[in-house]
Amino acid sequence: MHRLEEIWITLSVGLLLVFMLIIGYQTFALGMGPPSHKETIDPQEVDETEPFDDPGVKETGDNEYEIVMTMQAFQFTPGDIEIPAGAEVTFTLATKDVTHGFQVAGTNINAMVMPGHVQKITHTFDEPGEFLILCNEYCGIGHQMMSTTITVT
Ligand SMILES: [Cu+2]
Repeated sequence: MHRLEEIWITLSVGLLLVFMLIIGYQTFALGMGPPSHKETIDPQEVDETEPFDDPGVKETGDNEYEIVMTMQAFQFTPGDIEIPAGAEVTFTLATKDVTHGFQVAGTNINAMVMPGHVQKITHTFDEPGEFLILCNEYCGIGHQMMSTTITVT
């Protein structure tokens, strides 16, 4: 083998090993996991577990809302949400089956909702309008139909 080939092969394999070591360190030593509030839930019992036994829009303070939402193939419960402009909204999300995505187009809300984990995101909707909520993790045959809206009035 050519001397230069040997050098390149050694460098490439060396780089791969370094990357794998970094990922291994992050996973095991730093405990890398889903970026949630570290709340877990039994994915089989979502409908029976607080607060997901009563999904919906809840007023929690002065122009503050919590939207408790469950996700399953291929829908968001509740759907077609309405909130007033300027409201600070905390989405509390859990999935009843597979991993789903939660993206609100036109905002920077974008989260993965994994079975067994409660996902929370807070966002203030300053501008009135209709925003599209969609699932951006492929979740099955009806994935492309999985969407709803949030209307800010
Ligand atoms: Cu989905």
